Amino acid sequence: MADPKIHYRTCNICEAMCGIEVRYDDQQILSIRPDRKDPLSRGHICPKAVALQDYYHDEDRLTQPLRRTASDWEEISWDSALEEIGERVREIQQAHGKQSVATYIGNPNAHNLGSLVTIHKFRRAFGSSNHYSSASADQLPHHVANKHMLGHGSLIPVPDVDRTDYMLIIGANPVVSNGSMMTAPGFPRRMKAIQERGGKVVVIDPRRTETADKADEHFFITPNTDALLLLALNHVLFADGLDSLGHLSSVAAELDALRQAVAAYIPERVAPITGIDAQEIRRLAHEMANAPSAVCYSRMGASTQQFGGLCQWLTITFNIVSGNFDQRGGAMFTTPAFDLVKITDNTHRPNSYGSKHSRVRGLPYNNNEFPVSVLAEEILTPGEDQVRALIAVAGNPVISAPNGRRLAEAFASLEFMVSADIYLNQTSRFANIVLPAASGLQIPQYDVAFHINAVRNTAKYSEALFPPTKGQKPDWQIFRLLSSAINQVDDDGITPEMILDHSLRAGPYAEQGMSLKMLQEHPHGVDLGPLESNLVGRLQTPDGLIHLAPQLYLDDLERLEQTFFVAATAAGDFPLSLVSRRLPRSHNSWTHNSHRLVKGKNQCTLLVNSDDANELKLLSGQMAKVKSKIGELTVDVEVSDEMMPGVVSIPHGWGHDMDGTRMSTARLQPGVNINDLTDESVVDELTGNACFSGIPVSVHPIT
Ligand SMILES: Nc1nc2c(c(=O)[nH]1)N[C@H]1C(S)=C(S)[C@@H](COP(=O)(O)OP(=O)(O)OC[C@H]3O[C@@H](n4cnc5c(=O)[nH]c(N)nc54)[C@H](O)[C@@H]3O)O[C@H]1N2
Ligand SMILES: Nc1nc2c(c(=O)[nH]1)N[C@H]1C(S)=C(S)[C@@H](COP(=O)(O)OP(=O)(O)OC[C@H]3O[C@@H](n4cnc5c(=O)[nH]c(N)nc54)[C@H](O)[C@@H]3O)O[C@H]1N2
Ligand code: SF4
Ligand SMILES: [Mo]
Repeated sequence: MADPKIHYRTCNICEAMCGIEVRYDDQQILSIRPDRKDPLSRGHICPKAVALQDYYHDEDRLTQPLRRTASDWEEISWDSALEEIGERVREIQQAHGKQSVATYIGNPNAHNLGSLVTIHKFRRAFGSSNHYSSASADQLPHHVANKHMLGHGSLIPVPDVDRTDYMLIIGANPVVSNGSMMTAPGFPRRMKAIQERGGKVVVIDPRRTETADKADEHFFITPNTDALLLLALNHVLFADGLDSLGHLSSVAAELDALRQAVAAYIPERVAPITGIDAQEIRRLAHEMANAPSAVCYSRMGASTQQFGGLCQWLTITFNIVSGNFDQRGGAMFTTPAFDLVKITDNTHRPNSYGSKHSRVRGLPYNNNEFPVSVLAEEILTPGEDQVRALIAVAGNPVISAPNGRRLAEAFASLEFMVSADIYLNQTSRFANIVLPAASGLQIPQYDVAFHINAVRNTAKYSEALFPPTKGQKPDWQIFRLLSSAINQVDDDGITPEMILDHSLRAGPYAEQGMSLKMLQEHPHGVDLGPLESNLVGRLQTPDGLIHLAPQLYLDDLERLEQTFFVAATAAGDFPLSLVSRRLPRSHNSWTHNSHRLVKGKNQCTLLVNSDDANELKLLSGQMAKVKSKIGELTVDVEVSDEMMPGVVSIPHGWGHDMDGTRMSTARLQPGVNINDLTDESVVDELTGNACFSGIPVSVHPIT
């Protein structure tokens, strides 16, 4: 037998960008192991990377365009698929206007070089502004805060975890997720290193998570109340004279407005609502300000809640005013080899936040998108500009967006739908035509987005290991084919590699010879050093200043006051509070067709605190019915004191036993769809972001 061949690449499943080593021969993959020479991940991988081979070999993967027939699906050629899509979309736009066609772009696009550098062109080809994506069920409040405070949505403060002395983690579980808006492969190792050098990690979460377990301290917090905690933390800095802007004092504007805005939020006022003692809040603020270096990092749990916008604003101000912004060991900024911030500066991209509002509910447009929480009503509500056709690429909103059942109903009512996906799943089953995408080991990769969020400056390009199977095509080619089918946009012949090479050569490492060729010669990636203090040169606000108190946030405090102090509502029929969680062997909704990731006992369980379980007469292993205002589901119970009393948790990304899907392995352990319970009418009204935290529910034992 010939020696196996070796291929090095970046795993593109999650944001961590782990380096992997794939051994293979002509027939098959022999092993997937960590690449110890990758300068960022340095030998870390998780179980999902090994499953990349399963998705490559998966018999359920789509390999040819499918057209829906009266009772089933038929395989068709790309030519006839594109011809039909072009005709139908043009027909609908002629009859009902350009806005009648919408797009939805899912999370895997962010992990795909080709998609990321061609997506804007694809969206423009429709002449419609009706675009949606998973960003508004995720990190939208970060972009809105970065834009208003620093001048660019992609100017992302990243915790300098490898050098910090103190890390306050709010609503994130990076030991399992490996970080988000913080690419930190092997987070457990990095966290342990903080502790080993005498530092401290504190976690605020309604669940004692895997991260909380390894941290020095953990506080339960009542879901959805983090904005109050952050207001109080900021308040203490001013009240106790701990405010210090350090080297940013000449560029930070609106300090007094911020001081005034937080003045009313003394810890005693927020303590009973958050569930965290006032003295502890004071102590945390003092620890942040007094540590040699410190960083506050807040993520999913603090973004996908009713005050996600305020949370992200106040996280940034807390870092700045405690003297920990753009400083070694604090919240810092990368110097990415492919710098999206420079390429899409203000002259090219006006601030689109609030430039339009959604037709039915009036939620703000941002960064060329409406929030996904309004998609169902935009399809189901008659009138001018009603959405009648949808193109979904690499997205599964029936599982991932709030109130998935209503979205399913909406998709079933569309005049025409196209989905480009790797599976016939909960969302693509509604399409009239499904286009098969190449994925994972079959696409070249450079992480344009995640190098920007990484805890160290590195750059890495991976070639495609295998060609697409049969009729599959890479997403960027699908974008291009759709654009020309719909709007006769000519192929300009520009490939993602050309854009990458051009940007690398024009970037900050040009003098060191940075180019695609250089990266091709370094298959493990290139180390570009630790994060550096660079914000003053990177700020993109028109006046070159950091805005500590943008008016939209000051205005939103009124909504917060109303919610918590004026019109606080009683628990009523739904006395418990539901939150989501992520699992080590699962990524969003699409990785469950790998047997090695779903085998064993059911992972998709309801976690219930033992006091609540006693009261409800619930036992581990029993089934329970969970009800919300929106719907109900039946789920396996796991009693666990990981949970804050009064709070229950279900993983997101499951619910595979729906009719019309073709994911045979996933159906072996289907789980339940948490978004059958979440409510698309409750959002962060400031940014339009979806709300997954603190969903009022009731739990009933099934005997
Ligand atoms: N294994 C695995 N890794 C993943 C993913 C995956 O599906 N599986 N998905 C990837 C994606 S797309 C993303 S965006 C990232 C997300 O990565 P993280 O930001 O780390 O998100 P989660 O793991 O969902 O952790 C959110 C935490 O917030 C807590 N929480 C819920 N509500 C509240 C609240 O109101 N306040 C506070 N303080 N906490 C709250 C939850 O209990 C949970 O522990 O993970 C990525 N990595
Ligand atoms: N309740 C609750 N809901 C949540 C979350 C939560 O924590 N709680 N998390 C939210 C977050 S952070 C996110 S990012 C969203 C994710 O929301 P989505 O992006 O809508 O959902 P995914 O499950 O990532 O779906 C990805 C889809 O792309 C397909 N796919 C995979 N790889 C490729 C590829 O290379 N090309 C193509 N064309 N298709 C591909 C998959 O089969 C799947 O259909 O979910 C959000 N929803
Ligand atoms: S942590 Fe993320 S990038 Fe790393 S191996 Fe796992 S799925 Fe891949
Ligand atoms: Mo996400």
